[in-house]
Amino acid sequence: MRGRASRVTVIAAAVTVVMASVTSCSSSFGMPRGSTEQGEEIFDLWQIFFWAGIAVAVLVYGLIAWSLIRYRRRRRESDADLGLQFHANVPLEIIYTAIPVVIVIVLFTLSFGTEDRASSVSPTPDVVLRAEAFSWGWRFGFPDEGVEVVSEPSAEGVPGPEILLPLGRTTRIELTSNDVVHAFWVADFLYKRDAIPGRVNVFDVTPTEMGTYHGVCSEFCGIHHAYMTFTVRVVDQSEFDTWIARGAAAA
Ligand SMILES: [Cu+2]
Repeated sequence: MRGRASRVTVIAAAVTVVMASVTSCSSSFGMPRGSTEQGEEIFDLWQIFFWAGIAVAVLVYGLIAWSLIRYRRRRRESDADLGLQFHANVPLEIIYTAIPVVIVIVLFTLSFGTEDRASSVSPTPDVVLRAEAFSWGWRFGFPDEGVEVVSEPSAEGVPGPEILLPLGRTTRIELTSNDVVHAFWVADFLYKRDAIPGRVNVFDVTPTEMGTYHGVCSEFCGIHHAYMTFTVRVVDQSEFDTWIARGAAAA
């Protein structure tokens, strides 16, 4: 009896710790909130998925726990004491088939709308950024301003290139590769696209928070893939203009 009580205490404590750490400080469950308008759309969608997952888990594990406890075999119970045995329950089966189908339809519809908004491109972007990936680095160009930033040869300890983007302005990124498939990923933007040779992938980013963001190639592309990093610094318009006027040289 004592052993059982202490087991229950340990489980209750573990559940409390997990729930406290998961929900601590914010309701974002530790997810980055997305530092662009497009990323915020994706963050909102993930929140809905997360809550839907929690609701389903509570229902499923709750029913399992209830069944285990309510219908456990009791002491001095014989096989003859088994409750009513039956096969199939059509209304119940219709309900537990229909609910997941409805959940999938709702999540699919929401995902479709979010993807549409996060991937939509403005016909009149404020800035155009050409990003060309190569083995193993990046060539970032601002064609309208005639400015370019190119990686040093990648190796351990060599910092990747740094580019600036203006806060609250829409930057159209035209992404391609000049050799194999790479991918452009800034984790805080909650958005990632492949850089494919012979093809230009176009997407917009509209930063909503100043900051320094780490970018990487997220498609394994060869021996120096791990060093294919870059930095995106989101600054106000005047700092961006100064940086462009200086030919994108580091301050
Ligand atoms: Cu790579």
